[in-house]
Amino acid sequence: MTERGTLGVAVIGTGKMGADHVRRVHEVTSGARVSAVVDLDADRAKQVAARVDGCTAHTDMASAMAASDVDAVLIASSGPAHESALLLALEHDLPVLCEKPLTPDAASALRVLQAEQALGHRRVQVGFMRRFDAEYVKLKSCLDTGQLGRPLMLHNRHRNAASPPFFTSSMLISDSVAHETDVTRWLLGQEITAVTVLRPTPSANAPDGLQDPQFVVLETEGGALSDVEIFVNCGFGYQVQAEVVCERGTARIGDGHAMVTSMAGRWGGTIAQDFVERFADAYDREVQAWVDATRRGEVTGPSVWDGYAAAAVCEAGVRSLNDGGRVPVELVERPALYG
Ligand code: ISE
Repeated sequence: MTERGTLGVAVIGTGKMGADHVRRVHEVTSGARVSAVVDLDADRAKQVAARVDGCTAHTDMASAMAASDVDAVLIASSGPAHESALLLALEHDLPVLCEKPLTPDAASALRVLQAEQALGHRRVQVGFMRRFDAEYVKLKSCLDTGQLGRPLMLHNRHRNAASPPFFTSSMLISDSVAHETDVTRWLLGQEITAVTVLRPTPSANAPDGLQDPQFVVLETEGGALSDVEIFVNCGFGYQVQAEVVCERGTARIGDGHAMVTSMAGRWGGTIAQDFVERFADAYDREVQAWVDATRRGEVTGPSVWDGYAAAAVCEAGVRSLNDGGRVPVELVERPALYG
């Protein structure tokens, strides 16, 4: 800990998400400071570090994690780079908040799970930030009261205004639907047992070769169905909605009744344009909860098991996308460390 018990955080990755987390820890989060940033792009690391007094720019994760003023690690690099960062942080026995996905596939996620198990205690919180979103928390609380009865189906709509140039058809599953995979497991309290991905005719507004949109059906161990419309070039904004259908009623979130204006014979509201805007409060709560738990010597929130289960489901989803048909999800036995 730095002075007054402030948590020194090393942020790994200074792209869009990493830079936003640097801003968040520096300007919003209490009890923590950004003492280091890491990026292979030395110039970008220096530019981001320059925004925070006393922050050191590194191009090498090991030097950052060994620094005396680094107490914890926030991993915001690209998904394929997460495994090496996680394994190194676990070697240093450092608390970690790792942006989703934990890793892009089940095998690499399992290696992280085995490394954390070998430590004998949890160190990692996975960045499934929707669990900290006010609307999703309300939906979860409503389901947990049982007032609506048993959940039968969950309908999800996940729309992005436009996909980045590097986005591939399988990333609609591994990078985007990863959220609905976790949301389904968390809301229903059940594991996902099979995945089917259907391929509508791609939108004319999607980049050539990108299978966008996709329609995903997740089956759960309790016999519920969770469907996901994933559409990453919808053109009009960033829209995430969910409706749960239970035996005695339904509950729906994401209609965006933030503010409705009426003028000149028209009425309407606005739609966020990207996930950083739509889920800003959720990210703030997620990082604050991580810092508070870490300063108490605890690990809370989505675990490496949640990250591994999501990776296994997404891997099955990508197989269904590429080969067609229904793909069962194979999980190893849940270790006692994960309750
Ligand atoms: C991105 O990585 C996210 O996490 C966003 O929440 C999601 O909507 C987007 O499609 C992903 O690429």
